[in-house]
This record gives sequence, structure tokens and C-alpha cells, in this order.
Amino acid sequence: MSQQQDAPSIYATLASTFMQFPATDDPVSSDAEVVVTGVPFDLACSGRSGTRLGPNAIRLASANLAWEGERWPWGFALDEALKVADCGNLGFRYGEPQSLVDNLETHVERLLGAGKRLLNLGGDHFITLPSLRAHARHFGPLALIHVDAHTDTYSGGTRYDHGSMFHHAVQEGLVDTDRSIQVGIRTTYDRDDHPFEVLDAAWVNEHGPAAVVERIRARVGEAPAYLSFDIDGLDPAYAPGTGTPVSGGLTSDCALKLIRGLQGLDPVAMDLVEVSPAYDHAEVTSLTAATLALEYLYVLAANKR
Ligand SMILES: [Mn+2]
Repeated sequence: MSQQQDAPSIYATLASTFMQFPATDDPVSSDAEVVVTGVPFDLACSGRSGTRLGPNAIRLASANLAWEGERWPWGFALDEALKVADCGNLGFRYGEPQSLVDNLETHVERLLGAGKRLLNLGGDHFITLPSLRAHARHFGPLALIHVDAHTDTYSGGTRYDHGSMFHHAVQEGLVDTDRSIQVGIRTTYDRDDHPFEVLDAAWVNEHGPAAVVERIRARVGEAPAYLSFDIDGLDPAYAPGTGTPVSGGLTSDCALKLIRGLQGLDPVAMDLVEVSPAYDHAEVTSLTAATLALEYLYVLAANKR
């Protein structure tokens, strides 16, 4: 009897949570310190859709990372330092973007009120705006660390638009622009009226990750920071599976070092957005996204230790 119970299961894990973290359908009262939420929303895309399938693709790819106990180069196991749970994908009424806005703001507000931190897996980049609103209500205006090919500050967008969130964030006072920085930009924006510091992709590729980290740390300082990571900040060679790829972006190595370089700062939230599996090859984009998200969790864990 006991031998039977102790024997390992002959069945592989069926459900794929992010990193095989415990699943929870009650994240507010769970003991998790960080809650992973999938936000399968892509109604705000200007071009190719498909990011609604991003969260599950990232979860599936993360299985490739779940075998490593003491993750290199951190040298400790995440679950020894940080309790993380995956609450699945946020529901909303399809075809009704406002229901996503309402549900996401409520979800984030409840979790922050319970002392949790969030890792959101998109979905298109629009999902950042409701999440940022709830975070700003909790923390006050946040430092924004924004990795992207695009500034997403376009003022002439539609109501639900994945290219205008940071225009609205400034208008609504959600971010402290003096402490905010955009990295990897390589598309046009209004340089005469732009409140964020910009490290464009050419500068990043010329100066390297150490210089990028130095500039981020100088800009953000002690402020609570919101890390919004659009996977198209990376070059399409490293992240082809996205709706609006732009040549000349960051390497995955640079992106990993950028996130590791946030250790000691106070990055209170991360969203990882715009993974669109239909354009991916060999899961390269999903795997990179999963790795970047995991590195963020390690930053939180290292800060706690
Ligand atoms: Mn983008």
C-alpha cells in the first residue's frame, strides 16, 4: 500500500501552469506572494492579431525551464524564496473590450489590496493600461520601465488601442515621467513633446546591456517601478512571433541582462505582452518570453533574500 503511494506517478503533468507553479482559482486568499495571470485579449491590435493565445503558449514553453532547481546564474531555487501561483486566464465578455478593462482593474486592485504582486502575460499591449491604473491607485504614480520597438504614446488612437497606452498613462497621471524610461525604440514618435527618456535600439545595441542597466538605474532610482515588456522590443530574429515586428531590435541576451540588472530596484509588477504564437517558429518567442518573465520573478526573490 505505502509502496504504491510513494511510487512516482506514471502520468506526466497534464495542466500547464506557468513554470508548473501551483494553480489557484482563488488568488486573493491564496498564500502566493506573486500571482501569474494570463490576459488573453487582442482586440486592440492595429495589425496582426493572435496574442490572445500568448499566455498559454508562454506557459507551455515554460515547461522547458521548470527542470532547473537552482537556476543559473542565480544559484538558488525560486520556490525557496518566493511563493508564486498561476490563477489562469482572466475572463471577459468577448467582443466587449470594456469588460476586459473592468475585470482586469478589479483583479489587480484586489490582489494588490491583499499584498500580492503581479506578473501578467498578454495579450496585446493594451492590457497594460487597466493594470497600470490599478497599480497607480495603490502605489501612486509609478516609474515606468518600458521595453518596446514602439513608444505607444500615440495620441490619435482609438479607445482600445495597443499603441496609445502611455499617452493615456501620462494624461491620467499614472506614471512619474521623470523616473520613466523606454528601451529598444525604433519607430517614429514626436520627439519635441515626449516626456520619457528613450534609449533607442541602435543606442542599446551600440553601448550594450551594462550601459542600459546603468541608465535605467539612474533614472528609476528607489521609485516603485512598473516593468512593461513588449516582446517586439527584441529583434524579430529572437522574437518573430509577434504582431508588429521591427528589424534592428535587442538580443535576448541583452534583454535578460536588462531584467537581471533591476535587482535592488523596486519593480512591483511586470507584464509581458504581444506574444503571438501563430507567427512563432519552434516556440522561440514563447520560450524567450517565459525566460524573461522567470528572470523577473528571480529579481523579486533575490530582492527578498
Ligand atoms: Mn510594440
